[in-house]
Amino acid sequence: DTAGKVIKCKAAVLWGPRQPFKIEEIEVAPPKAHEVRIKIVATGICRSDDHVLEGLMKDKKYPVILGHEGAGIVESIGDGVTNVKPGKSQKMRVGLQPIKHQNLSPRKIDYLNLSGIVKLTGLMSDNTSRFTCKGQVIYNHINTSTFTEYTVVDESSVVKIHDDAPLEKVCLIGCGFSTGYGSAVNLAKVEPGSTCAVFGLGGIGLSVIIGCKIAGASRIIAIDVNSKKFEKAKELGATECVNPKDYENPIHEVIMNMTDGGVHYSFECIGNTDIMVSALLSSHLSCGTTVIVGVSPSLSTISFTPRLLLTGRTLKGGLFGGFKSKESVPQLVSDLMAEKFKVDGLLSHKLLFTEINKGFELLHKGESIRTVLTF
Ligand code: PAD
Ligand code: ZN
Repeated sequence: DTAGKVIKCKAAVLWGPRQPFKIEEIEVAPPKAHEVRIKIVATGICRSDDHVLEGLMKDKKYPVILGHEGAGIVESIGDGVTNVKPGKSQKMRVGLQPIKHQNLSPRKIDYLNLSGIVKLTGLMSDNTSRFTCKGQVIYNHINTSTFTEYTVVDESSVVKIHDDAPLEKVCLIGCGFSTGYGSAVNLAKVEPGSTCAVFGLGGIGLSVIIGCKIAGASRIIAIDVNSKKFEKAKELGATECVNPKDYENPIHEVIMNMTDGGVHYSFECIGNTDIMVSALLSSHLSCGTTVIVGVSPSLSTISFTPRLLLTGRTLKGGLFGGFKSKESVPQLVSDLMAEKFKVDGLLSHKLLFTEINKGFELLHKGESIRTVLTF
């Protein structure tokens, strides 16, 4: 029984930006009040993890344990935790949530900075860490940290899901799938018969396509500079694929011409500020809605003439596809198990946790959609 004791285990530690992950032995302290210690079973690799690896998030503290798309089994709980119990029968399974979105609790989050981005401390709510390695404090990542055999999170980052949920698939519900799918069905509220343009065909963009198709869109235009992504996009519901490199005109003109005046819904799923403006320019001037899903580098800004909005366009954004973690995640897991949607098309590679650097290499080369690491 490990409850109440420090656990020594393996974790992929990122000691600084643009370095390979190092598999290290770390110590994971027991959970304090309102915290949960979890044995991770599967975790996806998301581009948001890579933004930290690349050093694009200026307020990020290193060394850090990244990963936020996870699923696992509760090992032990701190005082006052009521929503989950330790998994005696190996059946208590949890989905990990980066942030409790319906309640950006000041208990965990420093402040909202001027650009409106949630600032995270990399520490637990008492301003200490549960991770140490070689005598050094290791920071957490958006209150989750799943690239480790064991993690400790605030109870608000954990939800109990179905006992028989397939963890290697449901980890994708922890971020990528839900973010994209929800951006289409919750944030844009795509209507039957509408036209959509999706910029960027990674795990997020492809999940947007799944959402647009389920919502009944009649045209789904998939856009990427990497044509290798088109086959999968078509398989999941794209009706046309466009590579901006094949055209001399700016991409928004291409979309305008294809759609006789713009799409009803456009989605930026890259994190590129120029493409955010392209997405806005591609939307119909009076009834178009553009959703920003991609995470831009910290401190970056976009500029466009406000007249674009004056004619009636809507520009919006959202985290986690507008889903409310506590209620939505168990429901999404049940819907997955009932085959209301599939995530199999997103899961391109499966690797051992210790092969994490290979997983990021596949992402950098544009070869993977989602790599799931298993433990
Ligand atoms: P990904 O890197 O797998 O996919 C991005 C795709 O965009 C790739 O296929 C690229 O080839 C393509 N691309 C790059 N530049 C261009 C360009 N100029 N024009 C067209 N296509 C281009 O990333 P992902 O799908 O994992 O994540 C996408 C973004 O969404 C990323 O910024 C990530 O941080 C963000 C994200 N947001 C949330 C949220 O809650 N809002 C959650 C998770 C991820
Ligand atoms: Zn993510």
